[in-house]
Amino acid sequence: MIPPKATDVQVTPASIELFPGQATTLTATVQPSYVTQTVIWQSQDQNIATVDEQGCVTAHGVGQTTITATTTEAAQLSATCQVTVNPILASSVSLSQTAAIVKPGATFSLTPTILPENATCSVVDWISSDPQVATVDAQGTVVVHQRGTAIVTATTTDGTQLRSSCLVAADCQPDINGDGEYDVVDVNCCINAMLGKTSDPEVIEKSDVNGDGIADISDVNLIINALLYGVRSMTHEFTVNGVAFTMVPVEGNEDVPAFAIAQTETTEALYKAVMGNYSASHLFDVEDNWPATSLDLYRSQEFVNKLNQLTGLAFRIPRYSEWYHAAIGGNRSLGFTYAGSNDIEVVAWFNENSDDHPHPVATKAPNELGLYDMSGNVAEWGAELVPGPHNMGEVPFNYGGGYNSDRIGCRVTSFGFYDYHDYECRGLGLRLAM
Ligand SMILES: [Ca+2]
Ligand SMILES: [Ca+2]
Ligand SMILES: [Ca+2]
Repeated sequence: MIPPKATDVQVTPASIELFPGQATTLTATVQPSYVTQTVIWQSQDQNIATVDEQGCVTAHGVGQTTITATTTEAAQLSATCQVTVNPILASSVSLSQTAAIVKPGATFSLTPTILPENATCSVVDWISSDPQVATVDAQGTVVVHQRGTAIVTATTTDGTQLRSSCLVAADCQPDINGDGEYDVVDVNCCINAMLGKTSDPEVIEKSDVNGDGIADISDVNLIINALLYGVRSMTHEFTVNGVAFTMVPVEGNEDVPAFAIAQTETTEALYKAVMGNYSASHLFDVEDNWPATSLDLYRSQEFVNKLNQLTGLAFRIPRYSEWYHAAIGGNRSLGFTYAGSNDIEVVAWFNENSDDHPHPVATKAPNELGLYDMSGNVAEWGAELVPGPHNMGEVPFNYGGGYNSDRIGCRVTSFGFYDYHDYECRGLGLRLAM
């Protein structure tokens, strides 16, 4: 007797879209229903997706493939499902540190973290803004060639074009014994290294302060100069549409990786240069050298995004840990109540001296890192949402107080939160980080 023949086979669904790692089961239906329902499943490209005997499809790589179900009896009828495996796009990329204070000759590695963790993109493109100062290879290894500054930027390669930048500041580092001070002890250490009277490899390495491969009298001279005239980290000046601003690299510690932060609050001039010439403020007739004010976090982020489009770099709003580390003077902190002094009048515009409006940036004394107005003038947004009081839910916080804050509000430990009813955001501004 001749076995009954299949007359038709169908696969449902006829097309599917998956992400790598995802699986779904296809159904094959053979007509007429009284013939054997067994089919053989096959994938055209097993690198994209595989299929098991039950029709379960598992996605592996990004691309397209065709899954075919073929009847087992003589007619060998078949039907297909088109499978598209889409990439899981990156939502952010961040570098292990966003500043590096190093000496010429140094080599270090930057590690990018791409989120979400299962993002398809695992590599970034690297570029240095000044290869004469620092070069970067495809693995994120940075080699510093000479004194100067350069910006190393990592960009995601999945089409999202997300970026993170690191400010490399290469200068002589005359703290030979690593105690955080520049003094005559460092001169002694260097002379000992020069004369071969020390076997401590770290002292020998650090004694070559100009990075030319040998500890000699020129290095001793550099240390003495640093001792006499002081050392401040190299800063980097950026210009956008004709308006300049300066970023300061800040050494990190075990809790805060090194980062860069702006020397001043974002000025009205910079805000206008980036945002197309309209003022940040609805409240004042604002001078160009005043901080941009009346900004909420949303408008601050909008400004940062536009700035990044214009520069091809990755500026950002500082995290609170970074803002606080910078405000207290970083690793050079002298423990002041206000950023740079215990006398608020020396460092801050606040409600007793401001005449109820912001003042030109950098007209009070700077703090230990050379940063201005971290206490007072305008309060500065932090990047995180923080649980607010009175069941407000998570709200953005701002730090350091403004021209309209009292003495307590301008302490380095002071913060405010966004009041949704105060949509003019009086006294709120922004300081850029990288
Ligand atoms: Ca020292
Ligand atoms: Ca040297
Ligand atoms: Ca401020």
